[in-house]
Amino acid sequence: MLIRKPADLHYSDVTPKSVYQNRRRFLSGAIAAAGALALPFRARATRLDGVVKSKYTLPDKITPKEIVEGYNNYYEFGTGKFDPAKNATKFVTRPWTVSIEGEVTKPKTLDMDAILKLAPLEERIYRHRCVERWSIVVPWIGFSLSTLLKQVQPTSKAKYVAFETYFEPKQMPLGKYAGIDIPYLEGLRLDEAMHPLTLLCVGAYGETLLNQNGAPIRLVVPWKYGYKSIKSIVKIRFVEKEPPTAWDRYAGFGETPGEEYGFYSNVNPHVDHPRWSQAKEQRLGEEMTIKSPTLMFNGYDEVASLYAGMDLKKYH
Ligand SMILES: Nc1nc2c(c(=O)[nH]1)N[C@H]1C(S)=C(S)[C@@H](COP(=O)(O)O)O[C@H]1N2
Ligand SMILES: [Mo]
Repeated sequence: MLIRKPADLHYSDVTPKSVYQNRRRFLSGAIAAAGALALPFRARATRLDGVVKSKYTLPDKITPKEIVEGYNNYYEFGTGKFDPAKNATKFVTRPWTVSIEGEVTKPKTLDMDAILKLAPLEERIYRHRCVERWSIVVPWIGFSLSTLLKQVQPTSKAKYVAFETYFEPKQMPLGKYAGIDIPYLEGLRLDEAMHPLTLLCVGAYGETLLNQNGAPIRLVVPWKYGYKSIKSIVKIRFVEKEPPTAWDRYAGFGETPGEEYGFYSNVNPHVDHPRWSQAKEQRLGEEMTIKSPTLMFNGYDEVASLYAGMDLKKYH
């Protein structure tokens, strides 16, 4: 059994001591408030056992857990940064199944227990760069998405993989104010989905995911803008053509759909958002005056070969 109760892992167990001790000094007022807000909901996570270290890890300083759990984007639970931690507390994520279908030889519906048994859980410290210019470093837990995808044997027609988030208006009453079409949709090209860095994520900071972070299962695609990392997945579909995505279809502030970023959405400091530069980012938890340069593919150079010969200014 991988999940053990009760939740007895402490923040200090997974965070370098210096970060832990200096934490308060680096928290800005708003984010500290969010952290305080998230604390009462800690009990909902359970410790994940048997987690092994992964080679897919970066040496960056881990962002304090209170920030990652208190400052979120999860529009189905409200569009404010502190809304999801507050509004997702009663989200029921058990039982939970993920159906894998479309261009596959063996379609399957798996429940969480079956998914958790597919491979050893790994802790991977990844950078996460939101298109809004904030970034975090998170010790996610999970295994490569490819492990799950191989279960169903994609046919030769499968060129893309489409993902869908759970949606039920009773559980997500704020969904109708999300401003984007829901259920939330995302997609990857097949080779991106099969890349070992693409993480099927079930936990963070030693524990199962909190609802606001996409419980019970989400994607983490560290070289793409954060919105590609779709939360609370219920459906995975292999398809022939590039599937629609939530943000692709979005037309905000008088823009036409697709004007912000397209399907690929790779982190790219040289392609500006229509309303801001992407050259720099704010690491949450660091002093708010310090901005760091944003790196191509968020620093994950090993994915560059996936895009060989593609004009990344065009396919952004
Ligand atoms: N279903 C769903 N998935 C989502 C989002 C969302 O609003 N709904 N927001 C995305 C965005 S913009 C980001 S930056 C990350 C945030 O993940 P975190 O809150 O766990 O840091 O989730 C992504 N996945
Ligand atoms: Mo984001």
